[in-house]
Amino acid sequence: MIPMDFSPGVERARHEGLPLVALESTIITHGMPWPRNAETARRVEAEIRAHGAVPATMAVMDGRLRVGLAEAELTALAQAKDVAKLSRADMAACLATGGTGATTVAATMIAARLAGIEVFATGGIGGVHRGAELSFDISADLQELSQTPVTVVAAGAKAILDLPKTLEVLETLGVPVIAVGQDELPAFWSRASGLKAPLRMDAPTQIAAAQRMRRALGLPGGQLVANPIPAEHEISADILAPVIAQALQEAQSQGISAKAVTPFLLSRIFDLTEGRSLEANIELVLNNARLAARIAVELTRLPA
Ligand code: PSU
Ligand code: MN
Repeated sequence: MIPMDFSPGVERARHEGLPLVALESTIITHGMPWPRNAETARRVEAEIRAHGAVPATMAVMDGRLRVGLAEAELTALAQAKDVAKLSRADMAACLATGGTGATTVAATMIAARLAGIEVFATGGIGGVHRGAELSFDISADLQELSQTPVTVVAAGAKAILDLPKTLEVLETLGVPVIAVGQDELPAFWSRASGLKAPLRMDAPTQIAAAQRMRRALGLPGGQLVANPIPAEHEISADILAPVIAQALQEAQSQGISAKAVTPFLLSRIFDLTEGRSLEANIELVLNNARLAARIAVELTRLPA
């Protein structure tokens, strides 16, 4: 038996066949500072509701997989210190030992599949880190996309990563990478990456149909939907490049490794941009929530 609890709202949506969108919790605990993390989590849920779907934020609490959190629980999680960052490798151990942890993209995809949810909105997936040829640091998010049937709506992979290598690994793993409304792969805080996306779609209905076709073909895995940040909120790549370079330099000289790398870099970039990176991050997550809700609505219109 999986120790899994649905919130009343998610439970109702499951019974009534309403569109559901999964949300992760690592972005709350490790991706944004208090109190903006709690405020963002609430706004993202509201955005999904406003676009006709029901949000299901995932977390592990006291050894139970929680699908949908009450507002007070979201707020408590956003303030909690030393919460574990759970991926595929440690989710079962956390559940089995009664632990508490936030779900990354990989762990949220696993939770979504268990809950029967086909769409998930986040900020940016993890990917191949710069210098991965030496560190071997490649996010488990990529592997998860190749094996778990969930469409992940992100603003691309985070620009702190090696984006060409991330695209290569996704291609090797057979993961469709779909840019929305433009030919270029977006780069999280910026719309441009200088890289052509392998696929482009302009309508949520196409994205929904493609996910169902994967299933019909018997192909495991999901899709990465790369949704560019709205132009009025982007930070140009020229402004970010030196900031990212400095943050990466500091991570290296301080010996930051493994799970700590991404949270460290996001927090340094926040400081170095005097908070501008966080404003962009919040806006791109809201934008992804809107698109994910539309895809979830389209999925309910397709034959199951
Ligand atoms: N999107 C954001 N901020 C984040 C993340 C996504 O806007 O902090 C998190 C996700 O949980 C993703 C993780 O899985 O960053 C990547 O971590 P790593 O590079 O250690 O795999
Ligand atoms: Mn890593």
